[in-house]
Amino acid sequence: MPVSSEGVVDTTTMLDLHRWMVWDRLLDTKLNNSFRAGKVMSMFHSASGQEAADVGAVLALQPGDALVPTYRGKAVFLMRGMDLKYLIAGSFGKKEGFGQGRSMTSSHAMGDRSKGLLPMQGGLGGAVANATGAALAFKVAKQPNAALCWSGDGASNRGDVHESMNLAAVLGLPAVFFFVNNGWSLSVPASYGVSVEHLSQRAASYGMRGITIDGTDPVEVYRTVGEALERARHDREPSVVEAMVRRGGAHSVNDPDSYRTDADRERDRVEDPVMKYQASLIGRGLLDDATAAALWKDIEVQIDEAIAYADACTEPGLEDLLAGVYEEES
Ligand SMILES: Cc1ncc(C[n+]2csc(CCOP(=O)(O)OP(=O)(O)O)c2C)c(N)n1
Ligand SMILES: [Mg+2]
Repeated sequence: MPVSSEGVVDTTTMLDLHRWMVWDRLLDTKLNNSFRAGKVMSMFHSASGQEAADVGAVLALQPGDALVPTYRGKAVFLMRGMDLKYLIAGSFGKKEGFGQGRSMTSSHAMGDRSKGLLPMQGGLGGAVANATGAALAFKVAKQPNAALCWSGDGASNRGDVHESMNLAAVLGLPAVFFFVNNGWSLSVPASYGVSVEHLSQRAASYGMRGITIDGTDPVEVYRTVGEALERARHDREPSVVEAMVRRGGAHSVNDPDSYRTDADRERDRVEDPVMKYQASLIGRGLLDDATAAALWKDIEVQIDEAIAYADACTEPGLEDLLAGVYEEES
């Protein structure tokens, strides 16, 4: 078992968390650079600083569970089994990639039902409604699985979020509502847009458990979300987990980030969670410098190969615009 009855996470899982955090960071950096080179279709939202939350929560899922991700954090798609080249070619709007060049990619629409990946919607809050629907489907089908969804502090204020969480509690649905609170909803600080100190406090109003954790500690995220998912699967108990992170950079590549004061920037500057976790593994003798360097290199090479593949893929033409939208007449 990855977690002992005392809550100790095993070494294999701890190293898996690290490996996926490196994937998350390098995908983020490389896709950000690709955007600046004019290759990424639509926009790009960096996940820098929230890698532990991305990876810790998704590693706690089991096959058959459902995930509704957000527009940040690309490693989660690979963790659920999406092919790297397909992901990058999709982000570049190429025919061989996800969406075949017809969708607002860079994760907004990326889904694959066979992998339990439900696409997020452009409208904030939709992820929570979709996860509640997936959880209802699990209950009706008597399937022992749970749904996990991601939302930010800004999205948490939407009406459909509250309706969905209430419904999940009333019906006893196997859902975990995972909120990543980075302190900003684009230019609106959470201190202005959210009426409680912690989003987890809202859980009580639906009769659910709610907990706030350090979203920069992958082991804590993995353990807490894992326990919440277990309660969802086995006891049909929905709950809220709020992971605290800081948004290190701008909201997206299109955001001039001019609203942050120097004091805001100072507060948002935190120790890099990826390097902090790597240093802790090395300090505990679970990883060494040479192995870590080789891992970063290996992942970088794989991403560069996928980028070269995507560069060489086909641009869609006008004739592809409606392909797959309507059923062909037979
Ligand atoms: C219903 C709706 N309103 C506004 C937007 C535009 N928008 C996209 S992301 C975003 C900020 C969301 O902040 P938060 O939920 O905290 O997530 P974060 O970007 O901080 O990860 C906004 C306002 C939207 N997509 N949908
Ligand atoms: Mg936010």
